[in-house]
Amino acid sequence: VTSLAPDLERLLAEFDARRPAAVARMVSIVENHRPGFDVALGLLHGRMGRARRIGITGPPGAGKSSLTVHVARSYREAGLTVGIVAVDPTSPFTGGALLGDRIRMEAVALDSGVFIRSMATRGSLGGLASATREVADVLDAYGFDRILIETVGVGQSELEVARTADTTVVTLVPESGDAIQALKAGLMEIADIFVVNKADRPGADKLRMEIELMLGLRLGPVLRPVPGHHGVELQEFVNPAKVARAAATADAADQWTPPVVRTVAITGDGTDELIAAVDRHYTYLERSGELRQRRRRRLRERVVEVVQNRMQQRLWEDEGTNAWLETQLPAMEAGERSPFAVADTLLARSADVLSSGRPT
Ligand SMILES: Nc1nc2c(ncn2[C@@H]2O[C@H](COP(=O)(O)OP(=O)(O)O)[C@@H](O)[C@H]2O)c(=O)[nH]1
Ligand SMILES: [Mg+2]
Repeated sequence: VTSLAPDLERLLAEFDARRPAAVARMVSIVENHRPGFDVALGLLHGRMGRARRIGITGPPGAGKSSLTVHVARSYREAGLTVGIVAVDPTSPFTGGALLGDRIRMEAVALDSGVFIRSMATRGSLGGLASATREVADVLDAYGFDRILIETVGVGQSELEVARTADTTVVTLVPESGDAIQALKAGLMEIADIFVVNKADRPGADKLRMEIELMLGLRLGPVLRPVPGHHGVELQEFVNPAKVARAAATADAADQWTPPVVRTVAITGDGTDELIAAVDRHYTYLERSGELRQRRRRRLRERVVEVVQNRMQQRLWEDEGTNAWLETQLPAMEAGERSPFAVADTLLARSADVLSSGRPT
């Protein structure tokens, strides 16, 4: 394939004309890695980077989908277009939810300024994260102002998906146990903003305190030196939760402490505060240079990923390589050569195979 297939070229023209059907088809091509998906993504690359990507993660049932609907609606009211990528087989976006949720969903789904795609959960870890990112790339290139990425749970692949966003919102609920659970799951590290949802239920304040306590402990010393009498320095205990809250509300340009926002996603309470926190975080990202760094890191990771995939593909789809490997088996069986030596030799003799692709 040296040029774009005619139907892909037509699709791209329709995409540029901003036909809603074109974005849906482009997303499907990219999501399912249909032939030419990489050429298409390559052509769209220059148009990406305008959208703000917001990942919404947390345990199942925490209210991520409900929250996503409210956030999407608020953005729409502000005149912004919204793309939603949901990686959750039980979410209202995939039809797996209760009736009430679906009715709430439909109000958003019928709006042409909103595009929703739910992804099937894929087996491979890298596969899901990269497919999600690629779909977000398409939505970005199409011109959606905000892209909301909802992930299903708190496993390793969710953390990876969350890392593809500019801002990661970690949603916790009082009944999910305690903040320690979140810490163990690796959520503390990836959270740019914490949401304590279901704040209509008991325990919301306690959970918020726990989160702030942990953030405060991470921020540093809880003992603050105070000048004492007669030149003797005393130590004053400082509540780490207060340290975290003060840091989260301070407006430092190059420092970010995740704020903890309380929401009730069944009513939409707290949505404005959440959106304000996301905006503040974006301002921080821009001012501190972190946005550029995150995006650069993403591009770098992307190349590494593509190289890995292409190397695998080119090597193992090459008959010569497989045949040669076959000839090495007896020596390995006899203990004369190790798999490591064979691997090194294989790589050394594969330059032609590895560079067989057309540079794009
Ligand atoms: N009481 C209460 N229920 C909520 C709240 N937010 C969501 N729910 C309910 O919790 C359930 C799970 O919500 P959902 O958005 O699907 O959670 P997800 O799995 O994280 O996407 C649904 O039945 C919601 O109606 C809330 O703030 N308070
Ligand atoms: Mg959901």
